[in-house]
Amino acid sequence: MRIPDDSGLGTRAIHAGQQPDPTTGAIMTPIYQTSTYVQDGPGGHKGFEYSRTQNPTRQALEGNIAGLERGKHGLCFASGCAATSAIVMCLDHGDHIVCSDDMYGGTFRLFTKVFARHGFQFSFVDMRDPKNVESALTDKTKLVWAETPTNPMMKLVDIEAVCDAAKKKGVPVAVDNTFATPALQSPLALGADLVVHSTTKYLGGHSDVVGGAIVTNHDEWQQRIHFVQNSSGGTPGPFDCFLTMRGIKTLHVRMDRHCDNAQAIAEQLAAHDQVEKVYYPGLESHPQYALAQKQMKKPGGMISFVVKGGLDKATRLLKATRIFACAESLGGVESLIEHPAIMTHASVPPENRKALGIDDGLIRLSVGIEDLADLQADLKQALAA
Ligand code: P1T
Repeated sequence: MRIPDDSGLGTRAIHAGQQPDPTTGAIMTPIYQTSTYVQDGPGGHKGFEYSRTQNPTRQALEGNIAGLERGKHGLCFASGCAATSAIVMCLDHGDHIVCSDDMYGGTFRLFTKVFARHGFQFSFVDMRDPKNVESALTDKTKLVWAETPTNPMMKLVDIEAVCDAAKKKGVPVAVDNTFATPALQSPLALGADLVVHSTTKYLGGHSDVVGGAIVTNHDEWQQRIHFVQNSSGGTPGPFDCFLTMRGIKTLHVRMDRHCDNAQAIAEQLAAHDQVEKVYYPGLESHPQYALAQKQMKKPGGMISFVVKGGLDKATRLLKATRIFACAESLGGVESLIEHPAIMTHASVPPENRKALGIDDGLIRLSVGIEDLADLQADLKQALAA
């Protein structure tokens, strides 16, 4: 279906990249569960040769995510980490990458424990001040990697300011838009060259599939990434693409509810006497509240907070919730609670965690779309435990 270029997010979420099935008219893109495609003779194919290279279900999802980010090209992967890897694999041995100091622990592990061994160099800087990015750029810098809001400290990066600084030196910028989603933040419009997603999270939205995606407006980046995607093979299967596409259809509706619930819960926590600190960009107490208002449509569904009483109290709290499930991941319809130092960020060295504030009392919530009163009652009883 050709939708007008100026369609809103909801229309793009439901229709972008998708056509009624040409053979039957099926409105839902079929799951083309096939590894190969019959050719009339050598080279006589219909645009599909082998499913690592192209698959119609994946192609629909790629067009859909590109549409969401208002970008030209979408490329999908078997996980967010596979998408991240594909970007680094486009660079060369010896290249330097400037990254957010706070980021998903698995991305940090991939950079420092895998790609550093292959000759890539990384500098981790506090990107809350764009000047830190500027001063970290060297002649060897080939990429700036920003996560915003960051996982788990909810720091914000001024995408426009960082892109301006990087562009002066001709360095491309990749933004991991997993926490914000295209419903809340548009990195390409702010100057980013690449947008990265763990589609496992809000895009998929139902905690039933792992995936990743990249969107870019640059034909050259598309070609480089597609070459790596096909050569290294970290592609998603058609069923996973179908599930992700199905999830995306309600992204705009879900995000509204995630944000509304999270705002109320952040306020509840900030007023609680057992809570030392709340990190949520929708609270005026967040040091970058003004940037959140400027850069994001709403502050998102993720909250981190420090509970008084350290590890012991945090552990009791995580065991006491009844609706918030103690689990890694985020962005699904159901509410999750986790302990970054022990769970999602265990691969970050203790000294880095300490410097960032990922301490024993830090707890991260992925606020779901259940009834707000039930979520608030659950936290209230668990904090009293
Ligand atoms: O898990 P995967 O689909 O490979 O995505 C990795 C990833 C990338 N970027 C961000 C911002 C992420 O949060 C993640 C994955 N994060 C978790 C599993 C988590 O619980 O934080």
